Amino acid sequence: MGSMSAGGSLLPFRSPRKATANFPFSSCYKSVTELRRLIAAGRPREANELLADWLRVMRTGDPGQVKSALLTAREKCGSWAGVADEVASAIAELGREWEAGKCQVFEEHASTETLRRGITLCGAGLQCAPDARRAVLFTVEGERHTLGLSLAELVLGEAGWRCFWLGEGPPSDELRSLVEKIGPDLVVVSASSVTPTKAVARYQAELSRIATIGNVEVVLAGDGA
Ligand code: B12
Repeated sequence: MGSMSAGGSLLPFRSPRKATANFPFSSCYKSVTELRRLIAAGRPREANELLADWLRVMRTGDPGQVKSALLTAREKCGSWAGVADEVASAIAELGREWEAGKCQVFEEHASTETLRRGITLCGAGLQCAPDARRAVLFTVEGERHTLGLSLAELVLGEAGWRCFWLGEGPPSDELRSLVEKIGPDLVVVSASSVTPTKAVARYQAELSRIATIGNVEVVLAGDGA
């Protein structure tokens, strides 16, 4: 899994594609599910309790309670990057519960949305200098998996960046205007494995072209990057 804290900095996550022409998606999917189950079964008890605590607070539906839990975890971990890795494990656990039929789609949506709102509340408390470097965060077009980026916003904010959160990505023909109007030093773009590789590659090509013209750094992240 990609990490927000490895080496103490933001690292783009790159993993091999899960399915190939010779390895049909359905059988690959089952093996990933099974792998997750085995990993969960082998985890120390305290780790499972920690994940259960996160799931409990996400299920309250109360972003304020999530905010409190996040701030407590920030104190304990010493950085938002550490919290991001912990929370990412909890969301993966939620996905595993859904795969195992232990939670329904609406319950998963309610939990992740409560988490997203809690993260946003924490982000609102981060201050940055007037001349702070600017980062703009969005996904590739059509991608709705934004939680990794939400966590990355906290990590960047803590490191003194002024973040412009766009969430779901704009069409690629708007990228040039986006860079001209926002004037970012850094563009952070994520993609999950849901977005087809070719679509990610097309978006990335246009982004790289615009970034080179505008002299902007680019971070590509997520397991579809
Ligand atoms: C929450 C969730 C959703 C939510 C997203 C809400 C939101 N605001 O983000 C909603 C309900 C919108 C959703 C929709 C869909 N989802 Co969904 N979703 C998930 C779930 C449960 C968790 C994903 C997540 O947020 N993880 C937490 C983040 C923090 O972790 P992460 O994304 O893995 O990212 C890690 C790294 O990649 C990296 N990273 C990610 N972003 C960034 C950014 C930066 C800057 C950095 C440094 C690192 C980084 O760090 C993270 C931590 O290690 C997963 C299940 C699972 N097991 O993962 C399914 C899952 C990803 N979804 C899946 C699917 C199929 C879909 C839908 C197609 C379902 C549908 N039929 O509509 C749609 C797709 C919509 C779209 N066009 O994008 C599949 C994908 C399978 C595949 N590869 O094809 C999964 C795996 C579920 C499953 N088992 O089938 N989903």
